[in-house]
Amino acid sequence: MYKDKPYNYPTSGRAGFRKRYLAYFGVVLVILFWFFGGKTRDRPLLREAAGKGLWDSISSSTSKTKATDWASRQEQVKKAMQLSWTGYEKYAWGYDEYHPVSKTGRHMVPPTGLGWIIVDALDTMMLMNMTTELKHARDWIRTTLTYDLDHDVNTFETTIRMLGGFLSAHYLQTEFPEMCPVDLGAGGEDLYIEKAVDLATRLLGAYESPSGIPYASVNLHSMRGIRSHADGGASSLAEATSVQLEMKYLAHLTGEKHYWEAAEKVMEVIDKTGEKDGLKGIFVSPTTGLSTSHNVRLGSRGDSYYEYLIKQYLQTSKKEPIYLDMWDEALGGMKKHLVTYSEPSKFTVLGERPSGLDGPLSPKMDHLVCFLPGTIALAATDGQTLAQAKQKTTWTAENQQNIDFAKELLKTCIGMYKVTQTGLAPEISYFKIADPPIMMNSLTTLPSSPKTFDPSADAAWHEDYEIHLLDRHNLQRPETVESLFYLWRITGEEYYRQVGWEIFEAFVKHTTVPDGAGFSSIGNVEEIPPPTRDNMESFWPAETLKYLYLLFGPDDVLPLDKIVFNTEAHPFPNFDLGKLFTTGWTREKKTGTTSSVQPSETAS
Ligand code: DMJ
Repeated sequence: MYKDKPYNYPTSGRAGFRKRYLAYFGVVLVILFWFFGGKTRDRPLLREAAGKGLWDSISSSTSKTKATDWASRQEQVKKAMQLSWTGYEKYAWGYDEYHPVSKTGRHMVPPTGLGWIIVDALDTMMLMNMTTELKHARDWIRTTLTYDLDHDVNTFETTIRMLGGFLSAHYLQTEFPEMCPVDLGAGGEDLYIEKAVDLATRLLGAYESPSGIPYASVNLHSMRGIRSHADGGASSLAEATSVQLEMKYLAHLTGEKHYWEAAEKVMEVIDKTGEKDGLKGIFVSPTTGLSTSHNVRLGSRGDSYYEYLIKQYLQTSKKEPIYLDMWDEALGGMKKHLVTYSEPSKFTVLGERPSGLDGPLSPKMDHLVCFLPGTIALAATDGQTLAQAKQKTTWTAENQQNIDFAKELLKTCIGMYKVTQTGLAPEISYFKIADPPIMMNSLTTLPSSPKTFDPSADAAWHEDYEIHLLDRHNLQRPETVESLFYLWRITGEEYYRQVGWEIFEAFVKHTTVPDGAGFSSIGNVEEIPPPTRDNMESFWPAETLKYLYLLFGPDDVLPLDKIVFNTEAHPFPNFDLGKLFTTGWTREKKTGTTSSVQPSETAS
């Protein structure tokens, strides 16, 4: 079943012809195919021309008055969304995957699919007031979508994208009916919440493990949890611990406590794994609830564990300090064990400890880590603006340091875009660092990196970044624009919007597909025109375009002190615990340095 793929996965291979005549024959065939066309043919120059044409039309229709016209830039993002959606509607409607170059679709789960792209994009369409498209999506959900499918699905991905998608659509439709008014038709106002309840009930089967840690997958029909077929049967840390915002909001909406209890139990079990300084290994056993890996990282399989700590605290209106405590501890752990500086320009790098906290630091940052600057800034101000937060008597020097840290880390992520030929970030970046590395918490004054990125090709700051051959793809990921959005809202510094516009520009120029088919992930950010991967990720409309749209829009839409975004950019309102819900567990006193990592189990 579908799993977000953080690392390079192979593009289609090419058969090798040994005999010369076969090679000639092959060449002739290719030439004929090129001339007479074929559905799957990629035409990079045509793509580049389409991107340039689209960009020319976007930049010429964007007002060039003295003050930057953000409203018109926001409209351009909507146009990109409309283009993506028209292509999907035309060539792959209802399919879980959209391949815009070959103009085909594919279901991850036959025969009807999961609504992967449609449900994930509902709230983006609402925010952009795309009434016609939303009505089409609603009708499809009502008439075609069923989750009674005898097939396994990834527990986490289905929760954050589908359950999260329905819940935020329900929230926006209910709280802001004027935002994107559509005739609710036969589905009525309960369509989304009914789908959410049906799906969540099926997903709950994943939590029936001996420890309460959800299995990696679940069969939607039998509702039986299925342990991972890889990783020794373990579940990933991020996956097990990034389902809480969704289950808790559903519990709040329905008054059904079992959603709450299943999701909360996971937090208790994870906290008891008791590793050092709030940092956890990236795999956990659903049987024992113990960590099965020493590997600590904020990239793939680790990332949203940390994100959901502070967001759980904010979701229930700061009435569950246990999650703030866990976040604070983990942030301290990051500064102590993971944060270092690159050479020669002193960019802030959040690296990995593949063999545990006592092992060497790897100066590797997945693009996935770039959600963190936004989350750190969110935690520092509780979602208020910096100006508001500084007025409060509770504002501390540490809060200010965290804002500075967030800005520096985001600068490192921005550099990942600026350093490449296309202006798009690779999936993974490495950095030159000192040996031994200088760790953040060993310093009294934090080093500062260059104020601006010198655009000349031989600028010294380029030396800090190392991009490996296999990591040069770009999957249309949202994390940097997500953090730009948070830092813009919190600091009010227009620089963050400006960078967001440059990134949008690069996406339009280099990832557009001809014939109005939309946008695709690409295989190499250092090549112009880049090779295509012929795929539109569902988080392109759900997250990347949504965050860009919000970044250029008014600040009072979805204010950060009133809502939390789940890890797939679906907004849920913060709420009070009320009489029904309480924090059902307490933290054990820590001894400080436990290592409870156990050998992995065998998959069954
Ligand atoms: C999304 O599905 C979510 O943001 C998840 O937390 C990480 N991977 C993708 C986007 O990169």
